Amino acid sequence: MGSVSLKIGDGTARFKRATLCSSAVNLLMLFSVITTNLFALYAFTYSPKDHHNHPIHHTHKNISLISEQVSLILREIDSSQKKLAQMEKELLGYESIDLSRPNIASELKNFLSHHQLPLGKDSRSGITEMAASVGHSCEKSLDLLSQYMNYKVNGPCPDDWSLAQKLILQGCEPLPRRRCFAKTIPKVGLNHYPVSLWSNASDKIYSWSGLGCKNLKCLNAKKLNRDCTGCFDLGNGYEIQRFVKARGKNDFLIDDVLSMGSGGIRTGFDIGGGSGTFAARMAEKNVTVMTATLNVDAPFSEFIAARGLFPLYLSLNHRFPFYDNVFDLVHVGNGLDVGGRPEKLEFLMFDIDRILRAGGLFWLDNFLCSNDDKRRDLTRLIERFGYKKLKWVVGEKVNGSGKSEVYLSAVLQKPTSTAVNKYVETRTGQGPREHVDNFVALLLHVS
Ligand SMILES: *[C@@H]1O[C@H](CO)[C@@H](O)[C@H](O)[C@H]1NC(C)=O
Ligand SMILES: *[C@@H]1O[C@H](CO)[C@@H](O)[C@H](O)[C@H]1NC(C)=O
Ligand SMILES: *[C@@H]1O[C@H](CO)[C@@H](O)[C@H](O)[C@H]1NC(C)=O
Ligand SMILES: CC(=O)N[C@H]1CO[C@H](CO)[C@@H](O)[C@@H]1O
Repeated sequence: MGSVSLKIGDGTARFKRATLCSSAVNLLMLFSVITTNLFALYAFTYSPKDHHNHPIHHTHKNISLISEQVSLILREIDSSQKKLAQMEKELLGYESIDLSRPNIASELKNFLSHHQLPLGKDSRSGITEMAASVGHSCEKSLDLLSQYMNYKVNGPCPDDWSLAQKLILQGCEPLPRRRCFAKTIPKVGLNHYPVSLWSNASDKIYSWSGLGCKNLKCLNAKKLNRDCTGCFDLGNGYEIQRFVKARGKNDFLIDDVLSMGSGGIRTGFDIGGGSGTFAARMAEKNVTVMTATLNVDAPFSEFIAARGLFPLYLSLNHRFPFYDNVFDLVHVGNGLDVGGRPEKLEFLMFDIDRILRAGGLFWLDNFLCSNDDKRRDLTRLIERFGYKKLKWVVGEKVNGSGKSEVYLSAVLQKPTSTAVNKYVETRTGQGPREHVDNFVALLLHVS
């Protein structure tokens, strides 16, 4: 039985089924190379019959003619190379990524080649070949991608996470590098769980390459993002008070929120969860929380892992790699601020709704509403999902420059029936056809 390739996410390139096998390509290439060479040989050795009658007189003429021939040959070679590249592109089946461009790393072509299953068609899945995928947005950063894929197979991976993260942030996800050994960092002095949740580990166990700071002390002196100011300080700062001691009415306490969850809260997903403190506090309540974070300006993932918690290295442009209705709780702070057009926020909200179980809680924590429009848009969007507002607090805080800023905190409960009906009712400008489709979808869902 052949194995099945795992394809995560929506942002993958489109594939065409490659119908010819690779031996046919090799044959074609061989044929093409031989014909080109024969043509060149013929052109160089060819001389007309009356050539030797007036050798000196005509030499310069003949030389110019030869150089004309040579340039003709070169053009011919060039065009057949282009044809070959086009054939290769078609065989690989990539429509959006131009692998025929110069300087494309061969490992990228290797990675993207289709591989026939050794035992033929898999009877359960119906597939005949394994296809690897790479985000179609990688095409925008093809030079960076090629640089990223220029590594030694079986060797140590280049130390270039900042390059990888740059690609991810440009939508190039999933990344195609898989055949090298990541740098091993000895994790000396890791603490046992649950002591690990709140104890410092040595700076030496984190990778600092590509980062401005080279130790935790430096990180703690910086405002890394809205949800992480001094968040690597597990000793003295505010971090140890978060979720157990409120600074204002926008701060909810974990005990209060947990008591609202019907049927128990056992699992949770924290989006943009900084150094993992939410997951740590939840772990103390026997709730397992996964923390989604990238390593922007700090080794967030490694720090969370050192605390004995689970970091998920994922950008929010990515569809969450979880099945529907699996989490009891989703927690998000300013990670929800994806910027750009309103649809960007919709993509995220629908995905949050998808992975949250019926009766599960959505905790929006101190979300900065930079203006009234933003608050109105977000409120309208949330209301369309038909969640029950268990808590809803709009508060003002004075920030570092003495200006007051508006924050929204809320705990919302996902309805036990599907949200589609509610969504249709409150949505304006929807045609009757979509309405019927939604109604049908609703019926199918309910039955
Ligand atoms: C952890 O290290 C910081 C300095 O980096 C220090 O201020 C803090 O007290 C330490 N915490 C513990 C629990 O050792
Ligand atoms: C967590 O689980 C352990 C082991 O089952 C139990 O002893 C402890 O009381 C639980 N803690 C909480 C806060 O429920
Ligand atoms: C404080 O808020 C104002 C108004 O929203 C903003 O322009 C300014 O950058 C904020 N300052 C800080 C330090 O966050
Ligand atoms: C291609 C070629 O042979 N061109 C000229 C070379 O020199 C002879 C000498 O007379 C010419 O007749 C050819 O036209």
